[in-house]
Amino acid sequence: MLGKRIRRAFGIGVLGLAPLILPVAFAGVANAHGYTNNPPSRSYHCKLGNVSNCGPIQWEPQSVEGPKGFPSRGPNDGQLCAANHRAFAPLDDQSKAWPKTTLTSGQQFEFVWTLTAAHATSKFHYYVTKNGWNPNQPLTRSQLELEPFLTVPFNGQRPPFTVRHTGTLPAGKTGHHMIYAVWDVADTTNAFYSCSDINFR
Ligand SMILES: [Cu+2]
Repeated sequence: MLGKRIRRAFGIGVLGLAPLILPVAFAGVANAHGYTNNPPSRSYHCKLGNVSNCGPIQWEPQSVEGPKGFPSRGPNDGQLCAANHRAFAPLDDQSKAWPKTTLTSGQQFEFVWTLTAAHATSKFHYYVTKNGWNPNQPLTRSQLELEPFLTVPFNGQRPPFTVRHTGTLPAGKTGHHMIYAVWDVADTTNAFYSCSDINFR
């Protein structure tokens, strides 16, 4: 219970104050963080309206934040794309018509992230599904090659709001795969996770 003393101090009722405080608190959450737009992440496709019934991720594609330490720690198997967020569970739904980005296996590629908060960064790291993975089951560690095909160290530096880095795409891939992109923040216990659907040629 907030006492009369506090109400007197603000000069207005406690209930009158709540609408002023809450939007500020939510704006702080919604404006943070980042997502991949090349290759386009599932979050980004939701934001663009390319996929329907995404739920709230369409309004905040940058918010797929979860515990860092992947692959030894990090989000739970089956909830990797949503980073354990129940509200973002559509991201783990393999039955949705996720658009696939055609990329050439083994070629150079420029990865691009859009950040809405440029956190001090440990590294970006990228994973791909194994040959023979099951695209009909939600993504798990057992379906991923757990050695990253690309790691970009930042050593605690702050990235720009548009992050670009070039690396070699995994070799020996054909057809539908997923790329799991991870952005490890340096000064929190969290990371950001992005799933992208790829058609390798
Ligand atoms: Cu953030």
